[in-house]
Amino acid sequence: MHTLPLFMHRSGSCDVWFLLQGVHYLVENNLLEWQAASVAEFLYKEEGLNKTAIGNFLGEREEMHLDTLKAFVALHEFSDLNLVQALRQFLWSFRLPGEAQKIDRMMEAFATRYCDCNPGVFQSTDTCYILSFAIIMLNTSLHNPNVKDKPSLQRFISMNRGINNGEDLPTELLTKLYASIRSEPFKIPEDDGNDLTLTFFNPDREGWLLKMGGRIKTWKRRWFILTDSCLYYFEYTTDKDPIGIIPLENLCVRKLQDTGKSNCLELYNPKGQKIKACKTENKGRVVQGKHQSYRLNAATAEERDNWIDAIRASITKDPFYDLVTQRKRKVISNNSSLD
Ligand code: 4IP
Repeated sequence: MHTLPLFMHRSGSCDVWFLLQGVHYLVENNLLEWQAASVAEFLYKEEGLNKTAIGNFLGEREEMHLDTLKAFVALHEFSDLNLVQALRQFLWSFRLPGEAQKIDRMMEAFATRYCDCNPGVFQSTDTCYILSFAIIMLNTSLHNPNVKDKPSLQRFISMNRGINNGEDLPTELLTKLYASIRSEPFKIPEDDGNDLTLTFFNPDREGWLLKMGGRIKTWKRRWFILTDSCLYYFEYTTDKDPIGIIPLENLCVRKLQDTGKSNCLELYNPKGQKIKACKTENKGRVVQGKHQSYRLNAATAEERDNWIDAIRASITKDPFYDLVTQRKRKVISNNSSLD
């Protein structure tokens, strides 16, 4: 199945551009009004639109986009649904963009709508927002095969201590939500049917790089995809399965001079240990990589620097973590100022 090239449409703003062109065409031909409510209804009801593009469109910061997001969320009916049921509905109507600020705006809009539809369930929108993220993260931890340490119900409950304006949410509620996610993962719209990473994110960067072998120091041209703090490399852009996966956790990246190539970068373990990576051998057997460091070469110095920046950002970033931490701090400080 040729799925990965479609990744490319997801990564850039190209898909939004196409969607915008479509919307403008309809507006110019009087088939659609350039009003938040009409555009939202179009995005919500029209079949066959690219859901990544919808997510990116709704996540933009300009006023028209913010209003459209509000109207789009208002088209969802969440009354009498528990939070997991509401999230299932919401996350199916578009694909969450990769940018933290966009995710923040969309989840804020979701939490506000959920609380409007279900007054009294949570003490504040922030509680709903924090719990929604906890559920999304739980979904990934329970169902992504790359996550080995599966959180128990007890861990889920203790992670969410004090989030209801300093109080605990009812254990029955958390138990029900946990059981629901455990028995059935979220269904995420995949515009290309790719289920490689079970992730909500678009790749941070992708492109051709030369990679030096581990034991035999030959250069191979490989298609690299950076996503979820991992580098995946493929022989062809159309390959479904990567040849290798390099988790970036605990690694560092730097420019590398004086090799035979002019635009080199190196991934290395600052403790000097061998890099933990995995690769697929010819017969499909997965083995450990044998690299002390990974040497990669980009086509230009600019590309090399962009890769270095993207890899650094990817190593340090955890958008969910940052967003939720800020919100938790807010809930706690609001609560202590009431004391
Ligand atoms: C191979 O050299 C390729 O460069 C491999 O890259 C590489 O594996 C091998 O490293 C290296 O020996 P030859 O093809 O000239 O034999 P790829 O798998 O991209 O084809 P890595 O680990 O870099 O993927 P070792 O360490 O497996 O030998």
